[in-house]
Amino acid sequence: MNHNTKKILSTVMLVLVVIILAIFAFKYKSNFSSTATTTPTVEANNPSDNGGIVEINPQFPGQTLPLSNDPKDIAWAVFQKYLNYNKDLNLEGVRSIVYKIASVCNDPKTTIDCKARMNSAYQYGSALKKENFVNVWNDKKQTILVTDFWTEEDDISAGRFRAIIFFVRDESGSLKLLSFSPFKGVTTGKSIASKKEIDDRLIIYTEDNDQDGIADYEEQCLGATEGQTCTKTNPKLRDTNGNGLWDGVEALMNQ
Ligand SMILES: [Ca+2]
Ligand SMILES: [Ca+2]
Ligand SMILES: [Ca+2]
Repeated sequence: MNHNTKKILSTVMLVLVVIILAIFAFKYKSNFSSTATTTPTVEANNPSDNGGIVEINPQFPGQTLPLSNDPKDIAWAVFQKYLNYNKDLNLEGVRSIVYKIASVCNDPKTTIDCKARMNSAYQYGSALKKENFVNVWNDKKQTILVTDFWTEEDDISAGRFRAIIFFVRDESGSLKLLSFSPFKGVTTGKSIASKKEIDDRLIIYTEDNDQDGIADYEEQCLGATEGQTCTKTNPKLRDTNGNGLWDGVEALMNQ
């Protein structure tokens, strides 16, 4: 091998080394850049790398909103249904939604009275406003919706009232309307009593501290007239006989 051949060979070797280095450099660069661009994508797709937070895009095509589980909403819906049946004079509808049908509606001879009753139930009931029923007493056997008290007075008398709607669950568990009163309370003559005496008396007659739907005064049969049947219940206990039905509810069921 002469000097020239050696020179050519070393030049070729040098060129080859440069080419190989250039190839390595290019590969390393492209690897690095591909890692740099793909890594964030991988992290974003992996929930465990994202603090456990998974982005969810809910889609409920064709679904309607679930019915409310609020006891007041459930009871009010029953009451509105009852009112609509009364409005339409639909006795079978009324029968399907009340705990017990009124006796005038059970006798074909008193159909006129029954219709009059349905009319007035609708008139009085439809005047009630849901938002005024700020007290909701509810458990698995019954619901009572009741407004706060208001007072009324004229020259000779004064009264204290509130609207109240009673519901009770039947054996199958469906809520039935038991009774409603647009103004449950008392009126008392003013006579020569002072305003404070009258106010105190009205409170004694109407307060329902155990929230069982019957005034504590009535529970003790204090307002019962002679010869009238009155079952005493405990004014400090909602369910005196412990059968799960509150005293006021039970009194109406037994009427
Ligand atoms: Ca009571
Ligand atoms: Ca009681
Ligand atoms: Ca009871």
